[in-house]
Amino acid sequence: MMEMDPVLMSRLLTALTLGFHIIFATLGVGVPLMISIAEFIGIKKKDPHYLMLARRWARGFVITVAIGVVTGTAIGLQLSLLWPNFMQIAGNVISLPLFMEVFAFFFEAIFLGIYLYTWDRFKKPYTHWFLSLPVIIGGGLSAVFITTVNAFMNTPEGFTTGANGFATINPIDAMLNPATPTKVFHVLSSAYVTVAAILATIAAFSLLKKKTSEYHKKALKLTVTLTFIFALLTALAGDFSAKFLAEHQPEKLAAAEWHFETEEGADLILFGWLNDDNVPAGVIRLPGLLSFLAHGDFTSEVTGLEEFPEEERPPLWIHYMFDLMVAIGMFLAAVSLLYIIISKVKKWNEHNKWLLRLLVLMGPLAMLAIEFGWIFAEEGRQPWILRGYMTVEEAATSSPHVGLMFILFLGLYTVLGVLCVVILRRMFRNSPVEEELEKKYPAIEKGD
Ligand code: HEB
Repeated sequence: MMEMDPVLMSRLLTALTLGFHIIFATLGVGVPLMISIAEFIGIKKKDPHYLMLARRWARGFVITVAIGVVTGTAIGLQLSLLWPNFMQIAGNVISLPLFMEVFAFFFEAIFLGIYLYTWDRFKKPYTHWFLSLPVIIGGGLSAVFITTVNAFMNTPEGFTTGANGFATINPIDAMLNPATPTKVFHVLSSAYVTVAAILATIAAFSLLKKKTSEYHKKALKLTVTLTFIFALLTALAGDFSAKFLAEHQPEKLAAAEWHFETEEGADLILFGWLNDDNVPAGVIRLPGLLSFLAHGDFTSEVTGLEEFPEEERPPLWIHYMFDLMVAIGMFLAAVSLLYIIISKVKKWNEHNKWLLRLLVLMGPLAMLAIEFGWIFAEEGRQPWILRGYMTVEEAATSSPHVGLMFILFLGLYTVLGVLCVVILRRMFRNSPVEEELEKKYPAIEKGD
């Protein structure tokens, strides 16, 4: 393993780091919004259950932020170590958003600290709630800035090419490249739906175990409703993303859809496999739907892979990443809608075992969709690191020691992942919500 190809090892190590970091980055973006909404409802309804939700979510959040810092630092380090040639030509262009991302993150972290230490310190409860807003904004902005960098890699703009790298750079134009709007929208909405779904998983799991708890029932209602809303927004953003691809990165959409020949009225192909001559088999075919996804018109023309030289075609297995992501998106919307419908009908019980089990699946699946979405977006850009300018192969280090680094970082992430789970479990085991409610809000009726 130590002597493996440095390009391959660099890609594996980057994939490992990003795949692990994205879990914590997603939480970092989404959890503050959920905390803020819960606290707002708690203050408005004078309901201690919601206030307790905000408190407990905030407490758990601190642990995941800490891990996000470590893995985020690892990315910064690896960027220059593993992709020196990329950083050399693109470094100037992307240093502004990279710097602003760090700045936004600090903004989030500082206000998170203030937020955590000022519960019950203000006369007006809304003053404390107000402090959650900069945490949401800081988390959101760091996602926005870092996403502009990724967008830039897909549709590089804002420079002219000189003899050795990029000249006359305009970093603002680079940040506002054509991929930025759809990516930012999709990244934010998918982070929010994922965090809502994860919190719903926790509530549903607790209800499955304890059966009746007013606290968890309220948590479930809030988080599933939010899952539904953000699932719809994510789908809308995903639709915009597909339309963006059709216009600016048609090879990514074509590879994802196994769409080889340019044609009008193109079908959307789900799952299946490719036989020897690259003919899709065993697929579900939705007539005209690819044309609709690409251009909003069932008869429009969709560019096929044949238009691109063979060495510039992305790998065809991204088809599965795209399909799984979309399928999970549908699942999230369907299950959360089912819960909402059942809860509206008096005679039906929205806390029945089977529905709760489906709801438990939402969080882990949503996090998987984040992973699949990123794998799709990144693999779909291959062979490019900077589309049209530099390939991944040209960008990589030639150091033979990446294999060793891979093992070291794998060890680090394993330790961090285990620590995170252990600490969170301890934290919540040692202070059951019932006890804490009684201590903090003794007026509340006992039991439920
Ligand atoms: Fe997604 C990506 C679509 C769902 C997450 N997406 C993506 C893309 C597309 C899509 C087209 C690519 C873009 C680029 O590259 O630029 N989606 C879609 C659709 C749907 C979806 C249509 C249905 C609904 N997603 C989804 C979900 C999730 C996601 C559910 C989670 C939760 N995605 C994602 C991510 C990504 C994607 C994370 C990466 C980033 C970007 O934007 O790129």
